Amino acid sequence: MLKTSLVLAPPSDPKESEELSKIMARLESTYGKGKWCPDPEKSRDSVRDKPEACKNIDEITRILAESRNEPDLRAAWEGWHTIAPPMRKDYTRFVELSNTGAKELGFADTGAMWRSKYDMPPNAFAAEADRLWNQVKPLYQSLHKYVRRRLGIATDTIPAHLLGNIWAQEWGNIYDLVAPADAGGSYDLTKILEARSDIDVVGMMRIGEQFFTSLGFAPLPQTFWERSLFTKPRDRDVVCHASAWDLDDEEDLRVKMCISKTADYFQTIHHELGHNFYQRAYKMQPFLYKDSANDALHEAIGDTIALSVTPGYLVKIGLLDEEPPESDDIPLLLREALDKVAFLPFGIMIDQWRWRVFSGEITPDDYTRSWWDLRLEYQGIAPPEERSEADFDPGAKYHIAANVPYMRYFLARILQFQFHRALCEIAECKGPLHRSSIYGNRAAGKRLERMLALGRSRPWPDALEALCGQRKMDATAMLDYFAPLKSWLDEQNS
Ligand code: X8Z
Ligand code: ZN
Repeated sequence: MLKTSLVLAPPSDPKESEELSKIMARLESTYGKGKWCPDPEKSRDSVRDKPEACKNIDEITRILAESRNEPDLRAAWEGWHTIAPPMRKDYTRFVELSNTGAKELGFADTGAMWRSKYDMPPNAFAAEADRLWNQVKPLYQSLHKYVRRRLGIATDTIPAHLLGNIWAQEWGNIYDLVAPADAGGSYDLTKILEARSDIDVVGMMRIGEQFFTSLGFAPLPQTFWERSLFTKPRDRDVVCHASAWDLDDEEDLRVKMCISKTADYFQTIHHELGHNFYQRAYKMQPFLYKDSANDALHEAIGDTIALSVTPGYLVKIGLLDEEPPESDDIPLLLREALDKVAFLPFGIMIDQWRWRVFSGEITPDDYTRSWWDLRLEYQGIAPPEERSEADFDPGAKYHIAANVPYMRYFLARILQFQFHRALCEIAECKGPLHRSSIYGNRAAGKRLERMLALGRSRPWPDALEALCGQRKMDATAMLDYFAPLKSWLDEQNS
């Protein structure tokens, strides 16, 4: 466990180790400071009026989500990717140094070290990820084909700047462009939140906390509210990428994120709180066991709770006036799939790339080309314009710059449906899974707590079993959840 708990193994040579520390700090801070400063000559009037205005990640995220103007989307997409080229040299050296450290610990390379964290042989783990991807691939393909057609794209690939997100990793923001023609009024949570002046970003956080307390978890301590960072400070650059912290293995829990009032942030709030409630649940464990049973479980908890943020629940807490009728099931599922299903190939390709980078199969002079080869192979997307090795597009994604393994998010995407199904069974929810919420159900809360409290004291299949009675990861829950949508998509596509 000591060996496999590392994400980064510093070389034993103190000079090399120091060099690696400095590189890691520089990479993450370069990302954190990343801004796009539009060229005033080329910009449209709105930007030309304020030529000094450089845009940070939140502003660019907003453009990608909201603009329906292709040149603006393209400019913002390209603009964000300008933050990455300065990272290229550091990243190349980081790969060398981190591999040196991993080899000293007896691993073939850093990727092999990452794959050895899962209580099974590293190769078996890679095969397990492939198995799950193959289970969900047909669902993704149906969604991709439908979206492509609704966007009026004649080729097999979708340009990456048209999907509502800088990395095309979740597509929910273009729901309005691909909604079924006869769809009733599916609700827009961003608009609902914007219209509620009585709910600020802390209020959104309170709603998330309240879900956990409704399950029987203790409220967050006062210090959480005092010491967390909820909004972007105006006077300095911070790494805005959301994270959750456990400062003392006791009660000093915090989040660090730059929240704005959107549906995406409402989701991320639940995600981060999942980390904090997990951390608190295993705090009684001995030091080495104070962690999730594997890293995917940590990523899955808050998302599992967020799956219970159903229309019915929103009505209960007064965010929605009435539940959309059954005839809106397809629109609701489509909205959900644009985020959840679209993410799957992105979730798996990131570390397909990194594993090959660490093993040397992908060399530095091939970083960007191989990145887009994998984006094409898994996601079926292409860059809006030709890219070159000078670009270093992988560096424009936080987890590459900050060296956070990514397979955990792919697995979490599948596990969260497995957990949701199990908890809904315990809560004896009626109706289809996408309308089922465990809100307020103490029995479900208790079962969840049982798995969380185990921390890392048991191999992960035991933890899985404690929650859902299954020892294997299983994508059938996700497939069941989206089954009606899958039939509908296939009908539309044919
Ligand atoms: O990085 C995150 C969390 C922090 S652990 C906000 N996520 C991945 C991402 O943003 O790329 C959550 C979903 C996937
Ligand atoms: Zn997370």
